Amino acid sequence: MVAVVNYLYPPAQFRHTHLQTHYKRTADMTHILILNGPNLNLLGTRQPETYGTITLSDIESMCAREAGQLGVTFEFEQSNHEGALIDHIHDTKAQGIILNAGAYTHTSIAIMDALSSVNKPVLELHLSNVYQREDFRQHSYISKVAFAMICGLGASGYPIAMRAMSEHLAL
Ligand code: CA2
Repeated sequence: MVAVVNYLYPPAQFRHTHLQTHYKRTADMTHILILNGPNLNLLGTRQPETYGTITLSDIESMCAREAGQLGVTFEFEQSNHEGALIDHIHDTKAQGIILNAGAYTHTSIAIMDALSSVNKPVLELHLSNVYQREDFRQHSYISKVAFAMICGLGASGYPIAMRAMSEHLAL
């Protein structure tokens, strides 16, 4: 079973009942892809000592609140499959990509190549401080193509990453 969360969230001021207005406004707005890799669908259900008690759905809600504050829209996706993550990277219309690639961070040349191919700013994100953990977590293929990396802030890293991406895209 593949859990996929897909959410385009316009900020409150743009949530009109008139659909045309809605689409016209969102087309002009900064759009961010927040992409989550393998096992992150388990957040809040197992290993709370490492990954906390907040679920991925809670994190998506935090991102929706932040999007409203920043005046951006976003897609929120999760997949346990490397190819599906690559398809999201290829297909997104987003201007910037926030990626928690999970364990693929440390193994996937294919995801790194996909990120290079789309030529969009990438912000690498991790819940845990990977540098306090096992040696194998201290190498990242994503860092080679990311303009920044945030780790160790838990779920709070997500809205912080959105703000950083939004500011980066405005430069
Ligand atoms: O700290 C992070 O965000 C990681 O990307 C999480 C990955 C790990 O392989 C990376 O080294 C660092 C693992 C995600 C697994 O998530 C789970 C959540 C709850 C229960 C089990 C796994």
